[in-house]
Amino acid sequence: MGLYLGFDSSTQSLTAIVLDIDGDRRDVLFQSSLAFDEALPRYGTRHGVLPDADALTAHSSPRMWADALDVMLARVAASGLDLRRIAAIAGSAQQHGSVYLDARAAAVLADLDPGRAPGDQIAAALSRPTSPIWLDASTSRECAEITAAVGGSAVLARKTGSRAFERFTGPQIRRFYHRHPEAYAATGRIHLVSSFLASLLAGAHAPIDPGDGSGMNLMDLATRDWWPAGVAATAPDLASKLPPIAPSSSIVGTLSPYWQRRHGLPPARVVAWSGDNPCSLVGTGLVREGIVAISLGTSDTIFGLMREPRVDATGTGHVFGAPTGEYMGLTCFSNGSLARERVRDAFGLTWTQFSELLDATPPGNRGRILLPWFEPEITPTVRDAGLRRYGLDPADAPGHVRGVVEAQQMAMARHSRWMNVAIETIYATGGASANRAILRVMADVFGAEVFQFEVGNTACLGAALRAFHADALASGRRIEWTDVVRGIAEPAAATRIAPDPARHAVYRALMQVHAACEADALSVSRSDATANGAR
Ligand code: ADP
Ligand code: XUL
Repeated sequence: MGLYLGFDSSTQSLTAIVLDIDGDRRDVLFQSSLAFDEALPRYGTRHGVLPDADALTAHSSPRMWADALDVMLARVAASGLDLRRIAAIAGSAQQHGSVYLDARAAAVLADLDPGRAPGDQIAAALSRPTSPIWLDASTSRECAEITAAVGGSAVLARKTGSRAFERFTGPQIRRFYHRHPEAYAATGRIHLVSSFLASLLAGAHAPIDPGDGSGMNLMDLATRDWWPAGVAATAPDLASKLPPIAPSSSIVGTLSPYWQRRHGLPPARVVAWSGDNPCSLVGTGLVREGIVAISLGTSDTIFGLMREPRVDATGTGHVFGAPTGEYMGLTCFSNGSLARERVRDAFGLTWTQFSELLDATPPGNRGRILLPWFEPEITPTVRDAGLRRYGLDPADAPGHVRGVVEAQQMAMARHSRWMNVAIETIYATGGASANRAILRVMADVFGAEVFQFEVGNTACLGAALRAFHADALASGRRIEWTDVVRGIAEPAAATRIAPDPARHAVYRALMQVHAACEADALSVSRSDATANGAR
């Protein structure tokens, strides 16, 4: 039948997958990735983030994301595929990040010059040159103000699926309004990374989907529309600046003449983009309740499908709208892959050596605990970044390797209990899910079997499958999600890692120690932690 193009614009990279789908057959015909730092060095990002003197601030470049799309579409065009067969395009993007455009944006989007790359052209319509992203933790004041204005955390969580979180788009918008009121006033449209990139493809403002819209503290989870009280509590005139919210399966337009002329691409349907975690829910085939996925990307996330929204009373996690029309529960950790890399690099290791040390050290790390808060942490909330060591010698490489992986897995197990899922099976995805030594610790900590996927970037695969699903609906063919994902978004049976009951018993006991260390660290001020040499 057709070819379906999916993108994943993540923190560090852009990936594309082309799926060939015919009946029950689903083949990956093309897959390519580019790392922003290397492919577009003129933007000066490190791990996809613009360097900033303030440890709580994390911004990236919307122009860079646009140019990355251009580089990748050039690769698709040069791939030798029969481009005329591309029926639909959808995408996944890092969640929460926002792009601020002025009144000229609609005209600029519609009239890009095919002779030039898009980044510089779109710059003419940016009312804010950079975009705050999910790693930004600078909005505690705004979180408190919004929470107070709507009547407290419980109200906000019940309405939007989450209490106020620093990285969520509403608090970020409020901070922009506080710090740059004129630029805020000149902003005509505020996009998420997902809806911005969909707009670029379609050459017109695209809507936000409920999956990504629920990461803003602005969307009413029940109606899947903007929540007027939340919008009013965030910034003046915000309602007029937000795109509409439309179902994830909406066709938002046709690939614009700019891309058709620039790369010889066809007038394919452009489908609404969504967040990377909602797309990964599709790409891991989690279309039913009871199994969880753990994504080990730049962030570590644990998520699962929910038929009915069970909002977290402890304020740890989130409920998002799932692309299937249902809900998903998620807990996010900011010290994921980059924390593992920090330990690897501090001791001059390769990933192979890191894995060997992990395999060679005793489960439980002899009771020693490392809290790997290299950067401000989302779960639990830690503003003052810094390593916390309990009984661990700073020069002990194997102890740190085991310490970082065990602490991350124990934190995930403990802080996902609010989802109330008896976890027997875990689908592992994201860059670090290639590492089976890490997955062995995961299986033992959770006491659950762990599987890997053949297509490692499940967010990108999910985007391509969403393109197929939306195209079928738009063509009048109703299709069940179980049929969409069958035969491709499935774990590879041969990759199964079974938990070891004795090791799981060690971790059940150690999790109490981990909880105590965490409570202790959270009660100690930054100056105490530094004085202890813990930073
Ligand atoms: P994102 O989509 O958030 O940009 P990815 O899912 O692509 O991130 O994951 C990238 C991360 O994967 C890198 O930062 C790296 O630390 C990690 N990674 C890649 N290979 C390995 C490995 N063999 N072991 C552990 N981590 C790895
Ligand atoms: C989820 C979150 C991250 C980003 C980046 O809430 O903040 O997982 O989506 O991948």
